[in-house]
Amino acid sequence: MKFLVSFFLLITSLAVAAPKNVVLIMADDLGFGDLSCFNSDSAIQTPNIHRLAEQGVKLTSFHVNAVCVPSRVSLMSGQYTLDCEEKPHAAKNGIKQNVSLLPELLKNAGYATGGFGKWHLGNGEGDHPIDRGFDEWFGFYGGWIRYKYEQAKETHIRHIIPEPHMQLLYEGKEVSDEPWEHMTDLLTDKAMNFVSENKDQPFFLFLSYNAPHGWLYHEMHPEYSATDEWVESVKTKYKLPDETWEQRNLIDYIAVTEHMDARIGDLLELLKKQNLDEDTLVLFMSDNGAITPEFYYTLYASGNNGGLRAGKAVPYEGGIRVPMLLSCPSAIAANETVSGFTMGVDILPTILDFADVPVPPTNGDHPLRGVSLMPYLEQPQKPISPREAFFVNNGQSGVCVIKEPWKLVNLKQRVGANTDLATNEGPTDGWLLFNLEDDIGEQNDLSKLYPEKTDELLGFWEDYNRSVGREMK
Ligand SMILES: [Ca+2]
Repeated sequence: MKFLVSFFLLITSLAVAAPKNVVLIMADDLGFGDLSCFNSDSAIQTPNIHRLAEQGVKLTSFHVNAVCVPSRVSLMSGQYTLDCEEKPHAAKNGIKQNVSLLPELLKNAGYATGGFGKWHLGNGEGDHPIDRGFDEWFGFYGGWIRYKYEQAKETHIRHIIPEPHMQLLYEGKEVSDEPWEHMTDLLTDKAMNFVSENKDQPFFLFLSYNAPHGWLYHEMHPEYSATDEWVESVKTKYKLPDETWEQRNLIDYIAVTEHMDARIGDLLELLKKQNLDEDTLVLFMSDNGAITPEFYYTLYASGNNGGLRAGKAVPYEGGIRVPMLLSCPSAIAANETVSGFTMGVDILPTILDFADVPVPPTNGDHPLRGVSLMPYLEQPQKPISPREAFFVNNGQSGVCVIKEPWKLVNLKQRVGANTDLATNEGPTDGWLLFNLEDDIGEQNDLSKLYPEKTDELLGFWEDYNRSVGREMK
């Protein structure tokens, strides 16, 4: 009997001990239509990301902010940008110190935390990833970095960009002088080391690629971002010519995206080899929509937003609806789709809920805006209740208010360079109203037809601004 009790306790403790690891993989500027699991017309081959869709749940109405910084603010805080920025643009000013970030909450719960790649949420005193909950950090602070060592060094030395530190890599808080061949390989290798070193305890891995990002290849840096080998492979596989800027940029975009997928495959394989794959929640997402050929930097873009209006930097669906996949065989459904409205602020509570860490009802000065998606990941048929959602670009250059199926859009300024070439979006004449159920392409402004609906959504926005002590602009 004593033996049986001990045996039972042992089994129970083993069952309890299975670590609930979290691997959050973020692509930079990958469009809603770039992955074949979201858009069957996409030719880019990403079998490893596709496998996450087969093993897990695909969110087809997942929304984020249209540019990197506010999108990452919401991801890390579970809050809207205006809830937790002292001054607009957290890339420079950081997130309010009384707002707890995802790595801090997981670290406090006993998780080993490692971040690799793009941060873009400040690097001043108190804002550095190491100050905000990461035990280990290897990456860069700015919005982008060149893929190859020689390219990054050259850009850094020439001070092409106003903040030269943006082309430097940091290990912890120290500049790393370690040369590298390709950023995608460097970041994946560092992330895989972190997994191997922490396999016996719960860990949180944030792998934040600089890939694919827009305008990879243009006259400012006219060398391929991809290696010669990948370029040749893509040219041969897709029979692509390489005579024009557009053609070469397309080759580059496909090559870096497919290589990111291949390295994600290596990471997933490592989880399997370490027997961690069943109980690890793997999330794959993009931080905002793609820069597309017809929008923004006309000649230098190859992303695909799957026919949605516009792309990165504006709050039409092409800028804010992005790919999102979650997989964990032991905890959530397989090969399912959740089509209800979900958003970036939901990721923090979802991860905490998965990890059995209490979800705080407030964060900083305001109620937590995100909700846990775990109930819908376990039972994808469960309907998600519509709620008011607000997406605001840096400095409020673009705002949208969504309560499905309705959406209000206000764009204050034209965005993107080479504006003479781009057929990009200009400022709106006040607020535009769309019904996403009938018009996902946002072509028919219904604001004059349904003024009461326009007022209702505007009222949500005004109430929200008042609640965070902001004046309406
Ligand atoms: Ca981005």
